[in-house]
Amino acid sequence: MAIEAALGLGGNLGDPVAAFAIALQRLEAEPTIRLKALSSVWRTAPWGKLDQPEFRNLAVLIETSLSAEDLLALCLAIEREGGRERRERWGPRTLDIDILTYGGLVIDRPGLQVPHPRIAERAFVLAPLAEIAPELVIGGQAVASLREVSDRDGVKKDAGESERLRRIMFGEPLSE
Ligand code: PH2
Ligand code: MG
Ligand code: MG
Repeated sequence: MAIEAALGLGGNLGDPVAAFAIALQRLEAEPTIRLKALSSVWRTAPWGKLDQPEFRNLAVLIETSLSAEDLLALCLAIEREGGRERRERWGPRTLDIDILTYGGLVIDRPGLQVPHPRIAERAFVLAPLAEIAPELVIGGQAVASLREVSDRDGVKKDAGESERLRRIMFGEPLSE
C-alpha cells in the first residue's frame, strides 16, 4: 500500500543543490518510491546554531510502499553516500534528509519522530512544504496556516537554484 510522505532536504556545505539532485534521483530510482511534488529551493538563515553559513532547503512529496523505518534507513544511507559530514547538532552539513510526515502516522521513538517535532518552529521547513502541500495537516493545523504565523525573516525562494535543480533533475533545456 502506498503512503504519502513528506521529506525535507537541507544543506549548507559544498554544493547543496547538487547534493539534493543526487539524493532525489537516488530516491526516484527506488522501485518503492515515486516522487509526487518538488518545492523550490529556498535560501534560509541558519536556525538553532547561528554562526554557520546560510542553508538551502527544499521539500518533496513522495509515495512509498516502504515502512517508515525502511524509509529512514534509506534516507540515512543516501546521506552517507552523499558524503555527509556533520560534527555537531544543528551544525553545518552537506546533506540532511528528514522525514517530515509519513501518512497521518505519529511515531515517537529514539531516532524516528514523525511528524518531525520542530516543524511548526521552522520556517525553513514550512516555506517549501507550503508550496507543495498547503493543506497537509500537522498536529491539527494545516501547513499553510503554520507557515502564515512562522517567522519568514531570512527565508527566501532562490529562483536561480530552483531552476538549476530542475535542469539537473528533469533535463529541461536552458530557456534562451
Ligand atoms: N537544519 C538543522 C539546523 N538548522 N537551519 C536551516 N536554515 N536549515 C536547515 O536545514 C537546518 C538549520 C538541523 O537539521
Ligand atoms: Mg534536519
Ligand atoms: Mg536529519
